[in-house]
Amino acid sequence: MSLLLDNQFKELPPDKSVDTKLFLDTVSHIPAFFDCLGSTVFSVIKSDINGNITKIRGVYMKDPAKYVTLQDILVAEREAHAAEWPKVGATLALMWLKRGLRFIQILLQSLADGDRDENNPNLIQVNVTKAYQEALKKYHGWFVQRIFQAALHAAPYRSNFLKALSKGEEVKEEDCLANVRQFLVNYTATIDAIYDMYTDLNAELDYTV
Ligand code: 03F
Repeated sequence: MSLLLDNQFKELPPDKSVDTKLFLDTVSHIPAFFDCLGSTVFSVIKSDINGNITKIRGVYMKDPAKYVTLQDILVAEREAHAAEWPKVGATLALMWLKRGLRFIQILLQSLADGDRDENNPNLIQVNVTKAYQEALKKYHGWFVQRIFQAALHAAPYRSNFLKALSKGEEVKEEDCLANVRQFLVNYTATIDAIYDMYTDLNAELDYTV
């Protein structure tokens, strides 16, 4: 079985709203994956992602009927915290969570597209670097960029990474990549919808950490 296809994102409705509970239940499976990557540097990333999921779930659980969609949460927080918004609460947590999800999307897409370092075909540094440059780098100061460099050195081999996505089973590379492509359909649509929501609500910030 494939880790990815076991935890597929649902197709979005025509209005592209993202159901909060479905979203949280699906992204909650991602942090456990970092334990398969075999280096402690990934625990920093895991806890950041976990922390953001927990923050969003904490807001949702206060009133599930009010916060049916992610947009319901952003709009309610904009009203409740006019002075600090969007740098507050679940709005801020989702702002960062979506960047990590975008990183994963670009990494998986790059693998599916066959981007490779021809001299080192079993390394994924080119794919990881592409994802970092497009999704995260502009939000990171020099210190966090150094954490990235450490994580880059600890990145697994391509074959082991694909095996981890297949829950450790020996699956043919082409089959695994087919699963990745299938997973990316609804996953990419969901992340795009969240990015569009931040643009539409003027909720995006570009400060660095
Ligand atoms: C800001 C910031 N968060 C935090 O300070 C930084 C944490 C460390 C980030 C290190 C970068 C590493 C890059 C990844 C390299 C990976 C190599 C992968 C090899 C496979 C925010 O934090 C808080 O989040 C927010 O709550 C707070 O309030 O200003 C705010 C205040 O600060 C980030 O930059 C988010 C980092 C997300 C990184 C995601 C990386 C994902 C890596 C690997 C994915 C593996 C693929 C899994 C596929 C599974 C599919 C199911």
